[in-house]
Amino acid sequence: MEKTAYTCFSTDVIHEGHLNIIKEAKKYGKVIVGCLGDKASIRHNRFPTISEKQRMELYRSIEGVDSVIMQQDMMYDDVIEELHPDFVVHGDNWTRGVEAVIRSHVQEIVSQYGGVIIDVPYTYNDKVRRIELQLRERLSMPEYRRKRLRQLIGLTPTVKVMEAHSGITGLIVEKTVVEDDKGGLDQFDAMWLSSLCDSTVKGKPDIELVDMTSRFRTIEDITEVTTKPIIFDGDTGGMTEHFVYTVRTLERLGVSAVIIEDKKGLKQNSLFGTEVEQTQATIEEMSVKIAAGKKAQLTDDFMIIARIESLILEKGMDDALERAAAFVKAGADGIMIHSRRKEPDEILEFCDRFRESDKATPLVVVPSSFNTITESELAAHGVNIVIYANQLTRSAFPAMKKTAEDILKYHRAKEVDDRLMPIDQIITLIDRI
Ligand code: SPV
Ligand code: MG
Repeated sequence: MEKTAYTCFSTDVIHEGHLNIIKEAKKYGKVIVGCLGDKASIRHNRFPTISEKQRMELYRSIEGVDSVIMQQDMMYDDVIEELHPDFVVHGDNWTRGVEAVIRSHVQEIVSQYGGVIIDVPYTYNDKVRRIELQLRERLSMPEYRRKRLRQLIGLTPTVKVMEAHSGITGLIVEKTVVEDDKGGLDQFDAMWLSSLCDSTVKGKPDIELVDMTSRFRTIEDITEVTTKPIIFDGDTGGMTEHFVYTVRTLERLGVSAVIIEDKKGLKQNSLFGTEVEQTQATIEEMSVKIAAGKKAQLTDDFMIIARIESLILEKGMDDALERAAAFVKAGADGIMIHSRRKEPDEILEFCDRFRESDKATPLVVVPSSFNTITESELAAHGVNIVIYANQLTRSAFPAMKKTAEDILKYHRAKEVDDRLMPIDQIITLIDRI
């Protein structure tokens, strides 16, 4: 019987590198190409810009390909169990970096029946590099980036969002891929442009003092070097007459969603709770703002998410639920519920009760204080988006402070050297055109 050579693609564009893999695979037998499904692809690769069906057609059109199938499992278990290919062919890039965990898993399962891995030297020339960059560029464009949050909500049980407040933190969210505790690869889906972090990094309090022009500048710093979607922390949204302009600008910048909270007057950070004077807007006031924002927006992609502060301000669960229903009625595309308790109980109660009557509206939570709960536990209670709102800022600050203290203490920098990123790494951290 003719031998089979299997290779898995997740690309949206075929370049020399892929053609070379097919050519090599052909030497070993019948070539079967697996199309990595969207759900697996977003966990360790970039977001697809064409559908699974279009990708399958694209792969079918390559000369030398005998058949194309779907691969849903990033670790190859599904296809290997079904096909038992004699050879698994892949670019040798998976012998290095995080993808090496996939290779070693595949090695383990194919060796059980005598299958063999063929590592093909990775083709990396100017033409290939250019195609890769063009793909990235497409993902970073406003019209592609903006709609991606809605797409992600449909694709993954938990949209994982990490704060970013600068180009470099944006790059960290963009590029960090790890082997998670389940043995697969994982990465963040989107970025949260936190008002707390955008203010803190400027040495300002989180009281809507950093103006919108400056906040938009931060968005542009981030969009210039990243491709992942952005959720913007819009604080109270300001005056309704101003909010409608903010919505238009955010859409134009390619932001996917704004979250506005039902507070008015001097906004203070929610994590202060009732320790400071904070005034909640009425249901009517907030509903007017949401409706005006929805009317102003020009694309179908953009989302206005209403954030409810009733639990923060100790106004009770019923008040929070009443507001949620009213804000959805006013046009909100999602609800964010916030709490500063250590335990997630009140958040879970809210989510369960909200889901009794509303199965569809996306739910957002920010587990800063109730940080023991996992993403999958939250998803089991109907949460769609989990935002890690400030952890990059809070981890960088103590590290910088300690370094400053130690240099002062020792009158030189040697003592801090062990914890610094090496100079050669910092200068190559940023991609050059
Ligand atoms: C932020 O990150 O600025 C937020 C979330 O609004 S919180 O700080 O918890 O209020
Ligand atoms: Mg905020």
